[in-house]
Amino acid sequence: MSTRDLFGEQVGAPECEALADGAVLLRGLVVKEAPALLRAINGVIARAPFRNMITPGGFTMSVAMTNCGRAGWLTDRKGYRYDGIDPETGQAWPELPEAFMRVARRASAAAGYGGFVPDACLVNRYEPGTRLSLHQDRNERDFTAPIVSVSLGLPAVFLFGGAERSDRPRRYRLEHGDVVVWGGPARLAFHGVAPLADGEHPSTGRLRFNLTMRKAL
Ligand code: MD3
Ligand code: FE
Repeated sequence: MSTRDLFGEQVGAPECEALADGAVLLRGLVVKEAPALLRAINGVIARAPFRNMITPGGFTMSVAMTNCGRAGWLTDRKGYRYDGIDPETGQAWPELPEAFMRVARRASAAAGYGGFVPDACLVNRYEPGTRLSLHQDRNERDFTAPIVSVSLGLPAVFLFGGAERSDRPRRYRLEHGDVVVWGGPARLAFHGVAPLADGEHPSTGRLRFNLTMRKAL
């Protein structure tokens, strides 16, 4: 029995799927909260606008990013790191919205990582053609904490590799309202996002947003 309606939206009880040891996909977990999450993103970007950061190698990222929380993830010619100050505004990043905190708590508990409290959230914005090449998330201090990722808007093909960059990635379609919790042995896996296909989503238009809630400090 399908748990998606004619429009592909999750209906009924969310499914729970183990993608790998430590990685749990919770399909449709936050469909109902999506409008509140999108409003919260709007509040964040009013104070910390989306920007296309520069990699240490000098390439402009196609993903537009911003942050909220006590620290924000940055890249520039000097490298990748977390910083408490937004270099574009010279101000602290906006606070983590309560709606983000609630989702982090519910998703991490459902995945078996009770007690996870994020202190940072990277907010990614994808337009058609935007991609994110294979990488590891390793600028956080404590790899025993999981990362909770939330997909909103247009669907994306997520690439989930292994411990080595050369491990052939598996592909998963991540849709509006899907949440993935990455912990344990999956925490340092290589991962990325294939170029976003064009489309129109009822609540975000031609955009996809991804939230990654992290314990950075
Ligand atoms: C697997 N974001 O922001 S979310 C990122 O869709 C990032 O914007 C992607 O990779 C996006 O760093 C993918 C899924 C994700 C996030 C963090 C992970 C998968 C992960 C950390 C470890 C392993
Ligand atoms: Fe990542």
